[in-house]
Amino acid sequence: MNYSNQQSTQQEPAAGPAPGLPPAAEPTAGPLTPEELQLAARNHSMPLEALRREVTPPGLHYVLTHFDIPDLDGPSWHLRIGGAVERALELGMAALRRDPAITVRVTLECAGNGRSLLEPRPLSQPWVLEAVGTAHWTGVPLAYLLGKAGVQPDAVEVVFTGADAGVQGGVPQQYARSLPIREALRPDVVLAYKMNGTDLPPQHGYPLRLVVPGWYGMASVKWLQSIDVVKAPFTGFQQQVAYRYQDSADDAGTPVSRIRVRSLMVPPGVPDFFTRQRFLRPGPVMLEGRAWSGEGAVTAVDVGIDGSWLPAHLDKPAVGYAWRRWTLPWVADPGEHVLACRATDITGATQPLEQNWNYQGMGNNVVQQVRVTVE
Ligand SMILES: Nc1nc2c(c(=O)[nH]1)N[C@H]1C(S)=C(S)[C@@H](COP(=O)(O)O)O[C@H]1N2
Ligand SMILES: [Mo]
Repeated sequence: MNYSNQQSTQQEPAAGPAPGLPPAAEPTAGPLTPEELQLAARNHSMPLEALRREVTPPGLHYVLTHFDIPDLDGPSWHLRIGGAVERALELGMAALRRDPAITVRVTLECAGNGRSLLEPRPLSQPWVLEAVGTAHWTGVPLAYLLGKAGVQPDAVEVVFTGADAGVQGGVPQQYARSLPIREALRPDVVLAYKMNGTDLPPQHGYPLRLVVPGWYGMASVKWLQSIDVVKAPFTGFQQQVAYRYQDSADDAGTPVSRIRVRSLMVPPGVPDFFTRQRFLRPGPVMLEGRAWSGEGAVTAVDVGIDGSWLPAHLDKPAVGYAWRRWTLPWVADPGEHVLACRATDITGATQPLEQNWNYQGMGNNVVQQVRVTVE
C-alpha cells in the first residue's frame, strides 16, 4: 500500500462520502515528530499502576483535548437545548443541579488508544496503551431533558457542541459530535457536572459534559454549550471526517462508535526508569489487571506467559460499562519473560494478536505485551 501523497483538497464535508484527513496526517514509519511530542505533553494517559484502582482519581484519568481547555464560569454557564423540539430550553447550572440526578460508573477510552504501536504510524496524539480511565459521573440523564424539551417525531440525531474552538484539517470549528436519537435516549447517558463526587476539573469539561457509556471518548463532549435535535445526519468535522475506520485517505470509511474489547495488566515488579522494562524477584506473584468492552460484558481474560495462555480469574461482573478486574497467580522463575493479556466479550469479540491497521489509527485493541526480567 502506498501511504504517501494521498491528498484531499476537499474541506467542509457536505453530503456524500467523507473526504480523507489532510496530507499533514499521512502515516509515517519515522521517529516521533515534534508535533506528536507537543500533543503527548498536553494529553496524558493513565499510568498503568492506576489499574489497581476500581475508580481512577481525576489526576490519573487520561485526558484528550483537541483545542484549548476553555476557562468557563460555572455560575453564569447556560446550556441551550433547541432544534427539532417542542420547547427550546435554556438552563443554568443551578437549575440543572435541581433536576433528578444519576451517577454512572464508566470506563472511557480514547478511540486513538494504541495508535503509536501501528506501523506506519498515523500522525496524531501518539497514545501507547493507556488512554483510559474509570470514573463516577453524576448529573442529569439526557433523556430527562430531551423529554422536557419534547423531541419532534421526525428527528434523527442529537448534536452536542462544546465551548472549545480551533482548526483541524484546515476547518475552523467548535468541537461537536452527534448521537442517533436511540442512543441519546438511553437511560444511562448523562449530562455530568461531577466527576468522582466533586465538580468537574477544567480538563474534564467543567462545568458540564456529556458522558456516553460504552462509546469511545470522542462522543462524550466536554464543556457542553448546546444540544440541537436535528432532522438530518450531522456532517461536522469530528463526525464525518475524523473518527472513522478508513483504509486510506480516499476511503469514506465507517464511523467509530463503541469501545472494542480490551484488557490491560498492571506491569509487575519495578521498572527501569528509561525503558520501563520490568524487574521482578523469583517466586509467586499475583498478575492483575482490568478488562472492558463497549459491546457488552467481558466474559473471559486469558493471560499469556511466554506464549502459553491460561484463563484468568474474573472478579464480580462490572457495573454498567465499567471495567472488570482479573487476576492470575504466577510463579516467576529466573530469566526473561513476555506476559500478555487478552479479553473476550459477550459478542465473542476478542483482542487481536496482530495489528489491525487503519488510516486514522482508531480502535487498535491489540494485546498488551509486558517484558519482565526475573532475577
Ligand atoms: N468539547 C470537547 N469534548 C471532547 C473532546 C474535545 O476535544 N473537546 N475530546 C473528546 C475525546 S477525543 C475524548 S477521548 C474525550 C476525553 O475525555 P477526558 O479528557 O475527560 O478523558 O473527550 C471528548 N470530548
Ligand atoms: Mo479521543
